[in-house]
Amino acid sequence: MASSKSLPPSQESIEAGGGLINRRWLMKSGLAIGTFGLTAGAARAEQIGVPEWSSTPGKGMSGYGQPSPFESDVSRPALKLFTDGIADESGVSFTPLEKLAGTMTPNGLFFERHHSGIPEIDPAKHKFAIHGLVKRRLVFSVENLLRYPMVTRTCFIECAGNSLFNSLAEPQQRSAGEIHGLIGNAEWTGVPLALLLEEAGVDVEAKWLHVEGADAAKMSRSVPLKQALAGDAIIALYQNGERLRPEQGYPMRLVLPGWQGNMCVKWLRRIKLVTKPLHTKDETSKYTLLQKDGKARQFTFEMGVKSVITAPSPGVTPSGKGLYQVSGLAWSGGGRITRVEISADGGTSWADAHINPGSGPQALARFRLPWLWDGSPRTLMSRATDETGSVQPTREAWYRPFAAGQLFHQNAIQAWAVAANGEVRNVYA
Ligand SMILES: Nc1nc2c(c(=O)[nH]1)N[C@H]1C(S)=C(S)[C@@H](COP(=O)(O)O)O[C@H]1N2
Ligand SMILES: [Mo]
Repeated sequence: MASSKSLPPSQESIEAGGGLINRRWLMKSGLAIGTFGLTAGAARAEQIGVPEWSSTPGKGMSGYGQPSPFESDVSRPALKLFTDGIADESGVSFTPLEKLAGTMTPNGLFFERHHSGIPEIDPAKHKFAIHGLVKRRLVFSVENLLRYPMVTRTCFIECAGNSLFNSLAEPQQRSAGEIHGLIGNAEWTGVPLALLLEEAGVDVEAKWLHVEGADAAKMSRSVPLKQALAGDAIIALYQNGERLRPEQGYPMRLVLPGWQGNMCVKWLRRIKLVTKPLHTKDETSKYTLLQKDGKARQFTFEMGVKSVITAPSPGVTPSGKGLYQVSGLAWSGGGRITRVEISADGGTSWADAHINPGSGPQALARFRLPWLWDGSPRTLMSRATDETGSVQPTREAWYRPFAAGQLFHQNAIQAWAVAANGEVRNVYA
């Protein structure tokens, strides 16, 4: 297994094969880290000096802050799905997962999925209606809604088509964000849907919601009423403390924690209470799961348990043997993440990663584990478990029920192969 020469001598330091080491041991062993020359890149005798920027006063204030110009490569890679002149604005952009740390997605980097571009909505003119099988048809302006009692809740939104590149026969050499970045995590503030439905007075026959957006695509989905209410549905007006960005549905969107991103209708225009699902174009032609028998599963709402290592990952490469931190994100539509295991030997042995405390249900969790890389080729994998006991499947197990090319709800374990030169490649394991 691990080469004993490059590892610290103590057995208690070793968590699993391939150089995964115990975090507590590492914290206690500052001395050992120095002794083993693991303090990556720190030159001992260098003077820190007085740089240019410490000698003159800096710039003044700004109305809306921007990232450092040195971070200008941190942006959302975009993929246009059509170039037919009709649906040019229909596409996706990805959260650059490998360029971020922690768990929250900055608003300007939150992935985008538009079926017909971003409408420019004047909040003074926007109207939102609740109608259909209700006692009172209600029409809200943004100003009306802002006066209702609000709640704040952190959760992810993940596109059901996330990880779509991994449904191709050959592993694509793309960044972690381009492969798995159709997900973002934010603190949403808005009015509980339950409150507005109570005011409208729902008729007993009403079992489903028909939810529609104000974009030209009129994207709409059928949402089962009872489960939506049980799952803390919110009409969100704020994201990470500020008003929603136009890309995320300004001035209001539906947020259904843990469910397909597609159901979180942006630029929310109306919710109609109905007896049955409406089988809209967005839930029949798409977001259905093609099985081996040729039939497609419709209405898979909840997103599965999933994780991805963001460091190391393609483009985030170790530079020579030594100490690194394996780190990544885990999430589940089913609840809290309770366990993340990491393998550095292609799935032969696994070690429990440390999960950053404080992440709630249906929210991104950050995991970490020290890794002492001996410089030989290694295959890194992560496997998440949620509070319901669901375990992230292998690629083979995930594909079993599905027809080739089925891409929605892909939550298989991701393997990254680290070569001796540090290059990281996407591999199917
Ligand atoms: N009105 C409307 N709502 C929409 C969409 C859309 O194109 N129009 N895209 C959906 C899809 S497929 C996803 S995955 C999420 C993406 O949310 P985001 O762009 O804020 O990341 O919004 C959903 N809500
Ligand atoms: Mo989506």
